Amino acid sequence: MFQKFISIFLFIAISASQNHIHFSTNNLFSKNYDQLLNRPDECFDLSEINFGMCEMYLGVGWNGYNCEYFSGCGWIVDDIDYYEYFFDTLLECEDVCQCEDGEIIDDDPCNLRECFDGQWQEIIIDCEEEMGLPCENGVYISPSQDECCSTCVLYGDTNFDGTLNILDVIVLVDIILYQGQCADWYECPEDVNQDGIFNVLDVIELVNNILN
Ligand SMILES: [Ca+2]
Ligand SMILES: [Ca+2]
Repeated sequence: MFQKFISIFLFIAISASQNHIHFSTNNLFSKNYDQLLNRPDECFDLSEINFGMCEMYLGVGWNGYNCEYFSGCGWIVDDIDYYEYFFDTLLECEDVCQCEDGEIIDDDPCNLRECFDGQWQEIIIDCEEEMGLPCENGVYISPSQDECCSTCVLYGDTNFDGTLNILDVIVLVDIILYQGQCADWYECPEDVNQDGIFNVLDVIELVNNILN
């Protein structure tokens, strides 16, 4: 009786285990099948992802500019599965990712891209400060978020319009009256005499510069 009980128990255990394996295989199969049917509908830039030094073929991916073949050790990097971003063929990738001539990507102002002949091309931006050009009678001001290059601003050009006139004097007087401070004294064209403070001497120097 006891042996029979053990046999029944083992039978149930093995059946359950087989069923589990069966279901797992089915799940695996349906997942892969679905993935094969789901082709990427977005062009994810894979150029910065390190898939490893292996030579396994991963598929066709988008590198931010063009479609190219990718290889590596696997689709999963840092627990993220990039499989869904790969196309089966170059044609499929180009169908989805190829751009319209004249389109521009300007997310990063220093890395603008424009579409020529259906392909993204980088627009080279030469910034004067990085090229070593001096900012005569002024100081380079760091670019805002939507600009790439710093701007050369004349000392005293307090309204940043590229010329020195009475409007700059008015702004400068306001700054002094309201005890304004410069955000960064190394980039402070309002500090006309560059002594680290705002006072009447800056106004005098600005007026002299305008008159001269
Ligand atoms: Ca001005
Ligand atoms: Ca000053």
